[in-house]
Amino acid sequence: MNKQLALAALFSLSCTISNTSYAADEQPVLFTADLSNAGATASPSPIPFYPNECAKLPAPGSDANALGKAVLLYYPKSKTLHYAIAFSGLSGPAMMSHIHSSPNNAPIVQTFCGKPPPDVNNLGHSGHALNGKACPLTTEGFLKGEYVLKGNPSLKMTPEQEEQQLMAGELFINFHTCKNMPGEIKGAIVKSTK
Ligand SMILES: [Cu+2]
Repeated sequence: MNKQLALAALFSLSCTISNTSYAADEQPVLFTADLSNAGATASPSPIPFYPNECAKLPAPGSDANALGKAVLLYYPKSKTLHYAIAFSGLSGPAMMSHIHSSPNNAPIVQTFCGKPPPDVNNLGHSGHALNGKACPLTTEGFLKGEYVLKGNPSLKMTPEQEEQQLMAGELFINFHTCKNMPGEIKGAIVKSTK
Protein backbone atom coordinates (compact mmCIF):
# COMPACT_ATOMS: atom_id res chain seq x y z
CA MET A 1 0.00 0.00 0.00
CA ASN A 2 1.10 3.47 -0.82
CA LYS A 3 2.84 4.73 2.30
CA GLN A 4 2.30 8.40 1.58
CA LEU A 5 -1.44 7.89 1.25
CA ALA A 6 -1.55 6.00 4.53
CA LEU A 7 0.41 8.67 6.37
CA ALA A 8 -1.77 11.39 4.93
CA ALA A 9 -4.92 9.60 6.05
CA LEU A 10 -3.48 9.04 9.51
CA PHE A 11 -2.50 12.67 9.90
CA SER A 12 -5.91 13.78 8.72
CA LEU A 13 -7.59 11.46 11.21
CA SER A 14 -5.47 12.70 14.12
CA CYS A 15 -6.55 16.25 13.31
CA THR A 16 -10.19 15.17 13.42
CA ILE A 17 -9.84 13.26 16.68
CA SER A 18 -7.94 16.01 18.45
CA ASN A 19 -10.91 18.31 17.95
CA THR A 20 -13.24 15.96 19.80
CA SER A 21 -13.27 15.14 23.50
CA TYR A 22 -14.13 11.72 24.87
CA ALA A 23 -14.33 10.17 28.32
CA ALA A 24 -10.96 8.92 29.47
CA ASP A 25 -12.26 5.36 29.63
CA GLU A 26 -13.57 5.45 26.07
CA GLN A 27 -11.07 3.13 24.35
CA PRO A 28 -11.25 3.37 20.58
CA VAL A 29 -10.72 0.47 18.20
CA LEU A 30 -8.43 1.11 15.24
CA PHE A 31 -9.44 -0.01 11.76
CA THR A 32 -7.85 0.37 8.34
CA ALA A 33 -9.01 -0.24 4.80
CA ASP A 34 -6.90 -0.70 1.70
CA LEU A 35 -8.88 0.45 -1.31
CA SER A 36 -7.78 -1.23 -4.48
CA ASN A 37 -8.94 -1.01 -8.05
CA ALA A 38 -12.08 -3.06 -8.43
CA GLY A 39 -12.42 -1.99 -12.03
CA ALA A 40 -15.14 -3.45 -14.15
CA THR A 41 -15.17 -6.68 -12.17
CA ALA A 42 -17.06 -4.67 -9.63
CA SER A 43 -19.62 -5.50 -7.17
CA PRO A 44 -22.67 -7.46 -6.19
CA SER A 45 -24.58 -4.20 -6.23
CA PRO A 46 -24.11 -2.22 -9.46
CA ILE A 47 -25.53 1.22 -8.93
CA PRO A 48 -27.08 2.77 -12.03
CA PHE A 49 -26.64 6.43 -11.35
CA TYR A 50 -27.13 9.60 -13.27
CA PRO A 51 -25.57 9.06 -16.72
CA ASN A 52 -26.56 12.64 -17.51
CA GLU A 53 -24.16 13.92 -14.88
CA CYS A 54 -21.35 11.84 -16.30
CA ALA A 55 -22.06 13.27 -19.75
CA LYS A 56 -21.20 16.74 -18.41
CA LEU A 57 -17.74 15.65 -17.29
CA PRO A 58 -14.59 15.16 -19.35
CA ALA A 59 -14.11 11.63 -20.61
CA PRO A 60 -12.63 9.40 -17.91
CA GLY A 61 -8.93 8.65 -17.92
CA SER A 62 -7.14 5.51 -16.87
CA ASP A 63 -8.05 3.71 -13.66
CA ALA A 64 -4.84 1.66 -13.65
CA ASN A 65 -3.37 3.52 -10.68
CA ALA A 66 -6.54 4.04 -8.66
CA LEU A 67 -6.10 3.30 -4.98
CA GLY A 68 -6.86 4.55 -1.53
CA LYS A 69 -6.16 4.09 2.14
CA ALA A 70 -8.48 4.66 5.07
CA VAL A 71 -7.79 4.88 8.77
CA LEU A 72 -10.73 4.71 11.14
CA LEU A 73 -11.21 4.92 14.90
CA TYR A 74 -14.34 3.51 16.48
CA TYR A 75 -15.59 4.61 19.89
CA PRO A 76 -17.94 1.83 21.08
CA LYS A 77 -19.65 3.67 23.94
CA SER A 78 -20.87 6.46 21.72
CA LYS A 79 -20.98 4.23 18.60
CA THR A 80 -19.00 6.94 16.81
CA LEU A 81 -16.79 6.12 13.84
CA HIS A 82 -14.11 8.61 12.82
CA TYR A 83 -12.66 8.17 9.35
CA ALA A 84 -9.99 9.63 7.13
CA ILE A 85 -9.67 8.41 3.57
CA ALA A 86 -6.96 9.33 1.10
CA PHE A 87 -7.54 8.45 -2.54
CA SER A 88 -5.59 8.92 -5.75
CA GLY A 89 -5.39 7.89 -9.37
CA LEU A 90 -9.13 7.79 -10.01
CA SER A 91 -10.21 7.75 -13.64
CA GLY A 92 -12.32 10.82 -12.90
CA PRO A 93 -14.10 12.44 -9.98
CA ALA A 94 -16.00 10.09 -7.70
CA MET A 95 -19.74 10.39 -8.24
CA MET A 96 -20.53 8.76 -4.93
CA SER A 97 -18.66 7.22 -2.03
CA HIS A 98 -20.23 5.01 0.62
CA ILE A 99 -19.77 2.44 3.32
CA HIS A 100 -21.59 -0.69 2.22
CA SER A 101 -22.58 -3.73 4.16
CA SER A 102 -21.32 -6.98 2.63
CA PRO A 103 -24.36 -9.24 3.04
CA ASN A 104 -27.70 -8.90 1.30
CA ASN A 105 -26.81 -7.18 -1.97
CA ALA A 106 -24.43 -4.71 -0.34
CA PRO A 107 -26.80 -2.07 0.99
CA ILE A 108 -25.43 1.35 1.83
CA VAL A 109 -25.02 2.06 5.53
CA GLN A 110 -23.43 5.49 5.16
CA THR A 111 -22.85 8.00 2.39
CA PHE A 112 -19.64 10.04 2.41
CA CYS A 113 -20.36 12.12 -0.67
CA GLY A 114 -22.60 12.25 -3.67
CA LYS A 115 -26.31 12.18 -4.20
CA PRO A 116 -28.21 9.10 -3.07
CA PRO A 117 -28.58 6.65 -5.95
CA PRO A 118 -31.89 6.59 -7.84
CA ASP A 119 -32.84 3.20 -6.44
CA VAL A 120 -32.24 4.50 -2.96
CA ASN A 121 -35.09 2.61 -1.38
CA ASN A 122 -33.83 -0.74 -2.59
CA LEU A 123 -30.32 -0.02 -1.42
CA GLY A 124 -31.39 1.32 1.93
CA HIS A 125 -29.51 4.59 1.97
CA SER A 126 -28.67 5.58 5.51
CA GLY A 127 -27.73 9.03 6.62
CA HIS A 128 -27.09 12.26 4.78
CA ALA A 129 -23.89 12.69 2.80
CA LEU A 130 -21.22 13.53 5.36
CA ASN A 131 -18.80 15.15 2.92
CA GLY A 132 -21.21 16.91 0.63
CA LYS A 133 -23.83 16.21 -2.00
CA ALA A 134 -21.06 16.25 -4.59
CA CYS A 135 -17.75 14.43 -4.20
CA PRO A 136 -14.53 16.39 -4.78
CA LEU A 137 -14.11 17.18 -8.48
CA THR A 138 -10.62 15.75 -8.41
CA THR A 139 -9.01 12.38 -8.97
CA GLU A 140 -7.11 12.52 -5.69
CA GLY A 141 -7.88 13.95 -2.30
CA PHE A 142 -9.21 13.29 1.19
CA LEU A 143 -12.45 12.67 2.94
CA LYS A 144 -12.68 12.84 6.70
CA GLY A 145 -15.31 13.14 9.34
CA GLU A 146 -17.27 11.14 11.87
CA TYR A 147 -20.73 9.67 12.30
CA VAL A 148 -22.78 7.84 14.85
CA LEU A 149 -23.82 4.41 13.61
CA LYS A 150 -27.47 4.38 12.61
CA GLY A 151 -27.70 0.97 10.98
CA ASN A 152 -29.97 1.04 7.97
CA PRO A 153 -33.50 2.02 8.94
CA SER A 154 -35.12 1.20 5.61
CA LEU A 155 -33.73 -2.33 5.82
CA LYS A 156 -34.38 -2.53 9.56
CA MET A 157 -30.68 -2.98 10.25
CA THR A 158 -30.00 -1.75 13.78
CA PRO A 159 -26.93 0.24 14.87
CA GLU A 160 -25.94 -2.84 16.89
CA GLN A 161 -25.99 -4.94 13.73
CA GLU A 162 -23.90 -2.36 11.91
CA GLU A 163 -21.43 -2.47 14.81
CA GLN A 164 -21.30 -6.27 14.63
CA GLN A 165 -20.55 -6.07 10.92
CA LEU A 166 -17.87 -3.46 11.50
CA MET A 167 -16.18 -5.66 14.10
CA ALA A 168 -16.43 -8.69 11.81
CA GLY A 169 -14.83 -6.89 8.85
CA GLU A 170 -18.04 -7.04 6.84
CA LEU A 171 -18.33 -3.36 5.96
CA PHE A 172 -16.46 -1.92 2.99
CA ILE A 173 -15.71 1.47 1.50
CA ASN A 174 -16.52 2.05 -2.15
CA PHE A 175 -15.84 4.93 -4.56
CA HIS A 176 -18.07 4.99 -7.64
CA THR A 177 -16.86 6.75 -10.79
CA CYS A 178 -18.36 7.25 -14.24
CA LYS A 179 -15.90 4.72 -15.69
CA ASN A 180 -16.68 2.18 -12.99
CA MET A 181 -20.14 2.88 -11.69
CA PRO A 182 -20.38 -0.22 -9.49
CA GLY A 183 -17.14 0.78 -7.83
CA GLU A 184 -13.66 1.85 -8.90
CA ILE A 185 -11.78 1.45 -5.63
CA LYS A 186 -13.07 -0.54 -2.73
CA GLY A 187 -11.81 -2.25 0.37
CA ALA A 188 -13.01 -3.94 3.54
CA ILE A 189 -12.77 -2.10 6.85
CA VAL A 190 -10.73 -4.41 9.05
CA LYS A 191 -9.35 -4.20 12.58
CA SER A 192 -5.74 -3.12 12.66
CA THR A 193 -3.55 -5.93 13.91
CA LYS A 194 -1.05 -3.58 15.55
CU1 LIG B 1 -21.59 2.82 -2.91
